[in-house]
Amino acid sequence: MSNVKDILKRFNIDNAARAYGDGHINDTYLIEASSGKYILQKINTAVFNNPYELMRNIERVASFMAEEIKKEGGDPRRETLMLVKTADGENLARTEDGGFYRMYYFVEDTVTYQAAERPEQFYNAAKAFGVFQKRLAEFPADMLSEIIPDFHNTVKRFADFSEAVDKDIMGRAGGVLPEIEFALSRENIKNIITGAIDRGEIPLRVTHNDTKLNNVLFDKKTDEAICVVDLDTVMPGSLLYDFGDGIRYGASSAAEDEKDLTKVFCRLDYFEAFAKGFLEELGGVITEKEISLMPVSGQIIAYELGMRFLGDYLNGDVYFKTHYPAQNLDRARTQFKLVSDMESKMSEMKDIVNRLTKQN
Ligand code: ADP
Ligand code: GN1
Ligand code: MG
Repeated sequence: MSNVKDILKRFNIDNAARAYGDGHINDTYLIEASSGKYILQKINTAVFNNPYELMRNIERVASFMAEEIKKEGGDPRRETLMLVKTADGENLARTEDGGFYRMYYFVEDTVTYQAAERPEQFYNAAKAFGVFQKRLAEFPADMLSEIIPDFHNTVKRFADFSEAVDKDIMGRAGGVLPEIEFALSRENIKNIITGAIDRGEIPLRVTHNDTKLNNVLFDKKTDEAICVVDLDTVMPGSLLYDFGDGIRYGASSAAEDEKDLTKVFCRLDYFEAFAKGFLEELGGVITEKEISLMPVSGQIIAYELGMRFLGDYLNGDVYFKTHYPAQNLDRARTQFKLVSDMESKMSEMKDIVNRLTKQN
């Protein structure tokens, strides 16, 4: 980022920035200024091609959340993202070279985890995502643009993946035939959630759509999950996307790019902790049909993301940030390993959800 000082001046801040966080999409910087701490982000315009629309969504969601938090007697500065305006009163600073930057207040005395260290931590994260979902229950979905259409449409993701295999523009497909075969042979799971939505069996809600553990801020002192961040993909979706994505990331025993696949599996105690927190918060709104699909949802999102990673590898690594050449391939392999592992643990996951719903 060459002109960082100039960008910061646009937000009335005179200080330096350092790269921060572990996101795969935007460039995030931490700013420590005399007036306080801030998060500056360069928006990835290859992924979000209409930054103005994106920021309209975020502003609406964040201010709706802030009102809900105030009604509950909470502190919006700690419990939701709050945007910092530029000196011109805008949510975005555009640079001459076409970059778009936004700024948030840094939520002080918080930490993010790249992996859950204890089931209770993951339980706390589930509660935060559940609360997030509940707070948005009355948010008018038609006020939101569909920022990335078909984001969790696994059927569409399958079609995109198949196209990447057919085109094979980098000539990489020959080297990953077992992974391609794995994805193609699991086609039967692609329409479980989308089909249920299409048939009207489960509702569309306003959902977060990117419920990785590192999109939650934990209070440094209490270890409670207090603030859900990364609002870029808040859109109409299924509650099962949020549950499934949370599970496929946080219940996994290893990092998303672990090379040793014997280390990668779904931890059932973490599955149970997340399901418990989610159901405790959403018990009043979740439907029977949604509950019945909770066990399979992690597998579906892992499958979908595995195809996205492998598709990106085949397309030349143009979507997700990578730090070494075959990282997207390693990421795809971990997701597919989780798919197989969750397949073999499906009846246990069903038993856990049954047990938890009987208790409530
Ligand atoms: P990306 O879209 O690239 O994933 P995020 O918006 O998730 O970027 O931000 C990256 C990381 O920065 C988060 O995982 C979190 O650790 C941290 N972060 C983001 N916003 C804040 C904030 N307002 N206060 C404190 N930390 C934040
Ligand atoms: C991306 O931005 P980040 O790192 O929180 C991606 C998610 C994936 C995730 C995989 C907009 O999330 O969909 O599940 O990587 N976000 C977007 O780690 O595509
Ligand atoms: Mg993130």
